[in-house]
Amino acid sequence: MNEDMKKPLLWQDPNEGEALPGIRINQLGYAPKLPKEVAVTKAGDYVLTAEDGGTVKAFSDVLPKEDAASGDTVALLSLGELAPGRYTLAGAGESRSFTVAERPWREVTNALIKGLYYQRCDELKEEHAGVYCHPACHTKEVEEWRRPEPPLPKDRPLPPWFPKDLPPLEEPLGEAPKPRRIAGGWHDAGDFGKYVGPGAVTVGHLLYAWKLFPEGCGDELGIPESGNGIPDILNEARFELAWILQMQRSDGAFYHKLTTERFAGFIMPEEDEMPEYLSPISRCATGDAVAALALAARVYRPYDAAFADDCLAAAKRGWQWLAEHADNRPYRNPMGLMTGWYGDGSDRDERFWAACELFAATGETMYREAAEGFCREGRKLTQFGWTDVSGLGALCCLFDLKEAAGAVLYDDLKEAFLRRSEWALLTVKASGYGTAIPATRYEWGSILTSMGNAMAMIMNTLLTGREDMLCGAIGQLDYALGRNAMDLSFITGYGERQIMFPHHRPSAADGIEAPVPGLISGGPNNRNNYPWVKERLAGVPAAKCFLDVTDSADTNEIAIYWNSPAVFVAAYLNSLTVGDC
Ligand code: 9MR
Ligand code: ZN
Repeated sequence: MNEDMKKPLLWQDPNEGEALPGIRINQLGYAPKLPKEVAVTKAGDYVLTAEDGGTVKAFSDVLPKEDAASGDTVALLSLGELAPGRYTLAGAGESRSFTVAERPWREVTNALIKGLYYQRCDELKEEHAGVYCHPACHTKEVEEWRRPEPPLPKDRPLPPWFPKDLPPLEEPLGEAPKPRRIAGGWHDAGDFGKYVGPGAVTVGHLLYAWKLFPEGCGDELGIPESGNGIPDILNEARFELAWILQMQRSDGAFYHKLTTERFAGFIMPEEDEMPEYLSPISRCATGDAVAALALAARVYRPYDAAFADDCLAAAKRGWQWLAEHADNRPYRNPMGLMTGWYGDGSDRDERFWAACELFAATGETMYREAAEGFCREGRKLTQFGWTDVSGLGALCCLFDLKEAAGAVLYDDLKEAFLRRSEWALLTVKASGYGTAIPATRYEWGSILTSMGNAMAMIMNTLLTGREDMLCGAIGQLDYALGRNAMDLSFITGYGERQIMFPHHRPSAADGIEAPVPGLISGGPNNRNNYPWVKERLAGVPAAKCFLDVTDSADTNEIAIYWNSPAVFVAAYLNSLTVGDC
């Protein structure tokens, strides 16, 4: 590993003994009227003062409690309503200043959306991308991966989440289609692969953010389509949808992914000259694509009816294929294809989300009945990642279909959803820093757990008006922006102490000191680390199992489907501050 890569510029690795400030804040600040909490790690009396030195609030005998995830002692201080301005919290021999501003999260919301623009597999022009511009990438024609597979070794180890028997590989269909160009799509993460399921899920988060909180989603992001009369969040999501449409096979199924044979080195995307291949199709990718396209049909109709028609037609063809292939057959990589697997043991939740969206798009009984069937099986409903998309189906039922969805898809679903979303808040309450990640669940991409739970708490507060749920959700943006065991903002370009070395090829290869802005890191992980990371973090508590080091994909990669739930959360909170200007 390049030793230079290991040295953070702005901050020192807290796991290497640097004393962190005892007061942890949302480093971008707080909104005047919304609940606000800061974390303190030391016992004592604390005083909050305004800029003029006047005491605003006093907290005596604060006694931080043991926090299992971080090994710290932590207390959360609730600051209540504060007028815009600069404030200082002092106590236990330390002080820290922060801002209360009318629209504290407006810029970061825009940045998180624009973060997806920087992932475009396309030329990024200087006028939009500034110093992060680059020429077009991955422009060659692509073909299906059709290499004959050698007999599989019997003792081939399978990932732990995988069903017991190795599923048969999906057969290609008839004659190989001619090589063709498939343009666009977002690079998935730190790698340049493009994966249908994760892309569709990302689109789902963005489109629901727009549907529920349009005024929080910003606009004029400085992307190529800006100013075309369509909100930029929709322009950005459409870039991916246009790619997803090209990923449909002639029989209606969707290819799982379009990637090179193996991950590229740490080079710029335009330097990645390896050929790309269309992987085998998968049921999960098809379900996700159907859902995102059916949702898109509704969202884009007022702007572009022809595009909406294309999306709906593709979604219906995909559904037809799914209906004819009702058995569960998890995707697996053909031997030799070594990029991301995104293997998902069950396709029931993808089928559920797809059925909900097609019912919402068409009103047809056949889709309603299918959605009801999947719903009756019992879905988790508060999950928003690529392995379980049932939360997206819940969004459709609770906020689009609403009462008209009937007893199963509304009344029963709502009851189950409200019950399950209590877990999100219980997790917050069990955490010293108010983080919605159970102490035992710091996994690869733990930020998704925090943001997914924030989405569930937001949905709860929208349904019930509960303030505790709102406060829990705000705490997750606070977590991402520094109120955490690392005193670190996980969003590139934002915060006093921000990550500088995400596992992101362009950020490492472009020769520019600051990483591409608006990207959120996967965050602490102590479960399936690389051996060298494990070694370096031996004995470190879960919430601190993080390295701001380029090579640590297991703790510090970025991914489109981690940005997008953060967009949902930030857009909601941003929308609550619109009236405060
Ligand atoms: O998000 C995925 C995470 O849940 C897995 O634990 C991890 C290891 O298999 O892979 C993650 O997905 C990666 C994908 O396979 C390839 N592109 C980068 C993704 C983010 O790390
Ligand atoms: Zn590319």
